Amino acid sequence: SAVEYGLDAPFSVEYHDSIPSTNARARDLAGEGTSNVVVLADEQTGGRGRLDRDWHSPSGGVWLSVLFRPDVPMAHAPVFTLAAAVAVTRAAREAGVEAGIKWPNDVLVRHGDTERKLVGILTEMEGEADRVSWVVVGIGVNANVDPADLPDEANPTSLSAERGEPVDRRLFTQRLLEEFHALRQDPESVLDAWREYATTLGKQVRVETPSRTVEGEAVDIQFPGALVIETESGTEIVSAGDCEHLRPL
Ligand code: BT5
Repeated sequence: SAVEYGLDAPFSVEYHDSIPSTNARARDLAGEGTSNVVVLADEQTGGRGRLDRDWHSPSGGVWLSVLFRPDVPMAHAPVFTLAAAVAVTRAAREAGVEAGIKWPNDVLVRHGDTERKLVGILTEMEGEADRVSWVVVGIGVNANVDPADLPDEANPTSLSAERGEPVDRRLFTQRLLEEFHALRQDPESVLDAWREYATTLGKQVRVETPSRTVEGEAVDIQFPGALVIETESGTEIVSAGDCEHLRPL
């Protein structure tokens, strides 16, 4: 219900021309007791990816973080990462860019055999096992950015590079947030939408986690975001948070 997922209250937007990290700022706001804020920046000077990796965030991107306080157990929070991936995929497609989702948190554009990274998502949270205190969903979109200014090894792309012209960032951000807000209030619908855009399902993959490597066919996704893999020795389930790398085989 709307109340359960905390949709009732309006959101405010805090805009920065330049900031170290919108996620760090949103976490600080959470620590001050704030909720329902979108922190948005044109440039980040200390953007972060998962596992403390760097996230390059030159001027022209859409770098944003959504802070909210859903009434859900901690274990359900990964569904918000999936919701963000679906939201940004829909907004990209509306902007004419055929994006797809690579589990767990990348939005990519396929060029022949290579997949180029358009978006990264970083979800952070704090709270008790039975109820999160806050969730920050950080979404980094290479919007009007030259991929030559991004790290090569990541095979980056951008909305402007794919379209051949800049995107209206205001309109794009608005559509992205509308979709995200609708999805985060209706977590049951997220998985079906996610499957529709997934590039990972039906493929042979190798997933590395801190404790093991799992190889097999990615057959499905499970609430709140785990990947189901059929291996030679049976079905394995890898949670999104455990994934360090996923490679197609
Ligand atoms: C992610 O990490 O993909 C999550 C990125 C989240 C960024 C957003 S921006 C708003 C908010 N504020 C923050 O500080 N963060 C969030 P991961 O899966 O760990 O991927 C990181 C890797 O992607 C790096 O090691 C690089 O190889 C590559 N990379 C870095 N910057 C990139 C970019 N702009 N585009 C494509 N790839 C990039």
